[in-house]
Amino acid sequence: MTKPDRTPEEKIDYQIKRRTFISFSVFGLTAAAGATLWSWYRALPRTSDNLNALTRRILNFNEKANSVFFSHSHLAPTYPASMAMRNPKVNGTVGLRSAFNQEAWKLKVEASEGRQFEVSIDEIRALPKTDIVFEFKCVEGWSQIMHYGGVTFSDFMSHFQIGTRSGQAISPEHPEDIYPYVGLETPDAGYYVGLDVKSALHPQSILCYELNGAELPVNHGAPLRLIIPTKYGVKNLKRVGRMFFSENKPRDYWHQRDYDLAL
Ligand SMILES: Nc1nc2c(c(=O)[nH]1)N[C@H]1C(S)=C(S)[C@@H](COP(=O)(O)O)O[C@H]1N2
Ligand SMILES: [Mo]
Repeated sequence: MTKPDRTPEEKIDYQIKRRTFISFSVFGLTAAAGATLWSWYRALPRTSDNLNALTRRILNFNEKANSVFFSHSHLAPTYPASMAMRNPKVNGTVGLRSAFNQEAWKLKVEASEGRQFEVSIDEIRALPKTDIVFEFKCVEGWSQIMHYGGVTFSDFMSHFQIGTRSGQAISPEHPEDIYPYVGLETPDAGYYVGLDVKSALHPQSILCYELNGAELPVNHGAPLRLIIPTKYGVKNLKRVGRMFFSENKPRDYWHQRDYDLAL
């Protein structure tokens, strides 16, 4: 049995019909699947705020993800102080080579639009102290267990009521009030890092003035350095001179030199 020969016009006509049939079938099946999914979704139980259970879960997830206080579940592993390196390596002198008078040092803080002030090391030492012993990692391929002490960045921010647009103390109830970025620079502005505020507010991020329970040595960044265990060494700026909050990503020394150190 052979099919009667079709004229070219008939062939095209046949192909169009066949394709139209397939398109409609696919459309029909998709629509049916969508309708099934929609009725399943509609049938889900309601929560107290009369939202569908699934919607509530998605919203909860988004709210958490948007919060700067979001699940600081990722903590760097910590160690007993006895495991810390006695004579740790020194690395990096950018921004530390210019003449520096430690006695006269004060941290310049740009709290929010138009509000600036200076903080002395004694004021910083008077705040609650946090110690941390963790494995400090440099991108150059070495690491060592280090023991640092200082004030957590979040304690510092709440104490001085900085980093919010309103000028109020940071609060988990108002994460939208907090600037998204913070920048830190050496006093001579030779080295600088930009951080997302979430990383700064991580409970293990500290403004550090002690190493192994003693005063921080000058080559490790005295009088004050950043310790941010969730990031590589490069972000751990030594000799902080200026801190500012910003709506935009602050400049970053190594980022400008083509290292992407978002980690
Ligand atoms: N001001 C300043 N801070 C800096 C650097 C630098 O060159 N200048 N180097 C960074 C790098 S790459 C590392 S690994 C650490 C090293 O810290 P340490 O010297 O206390 O071990 O400091 C970081 N902070
Ligand atoms: Mo480093």
